[in-house]
Amino acid sequence: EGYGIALAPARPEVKPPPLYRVLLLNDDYTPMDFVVEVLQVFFSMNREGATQVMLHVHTRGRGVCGVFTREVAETKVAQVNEFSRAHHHPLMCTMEQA
Ligand code: TYC
Repeated sequence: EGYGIALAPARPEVKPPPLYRVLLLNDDYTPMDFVVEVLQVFFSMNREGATQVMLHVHTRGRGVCGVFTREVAETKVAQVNEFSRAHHHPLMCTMEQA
């Protein structure tokens, strides 16, 4: 009743959402410069950080671009794969629960 300050719930009701790693996979055909551009544009990395992640993927086979909630991770994966296909590169982006 009235407009008093809302009471906190007796028991906390808000649990943190699951997090997902967004990954890039290596391939033999996508140019290194294109991968660096993807990491800069879609994951807000600077050129130096993007180059380090790209070289990690190139040498190790896969690497983490970032960790996000599910919807954000799904959107990043879709955007990167659409961008790569639009440029006729086979670069693969995927996600896994952290
Ligand atoms: N292996 C690629 C090349 O030699 C470069 C590359 C790096 C491709 C990372 C994909 O996710 C990747 N041109």
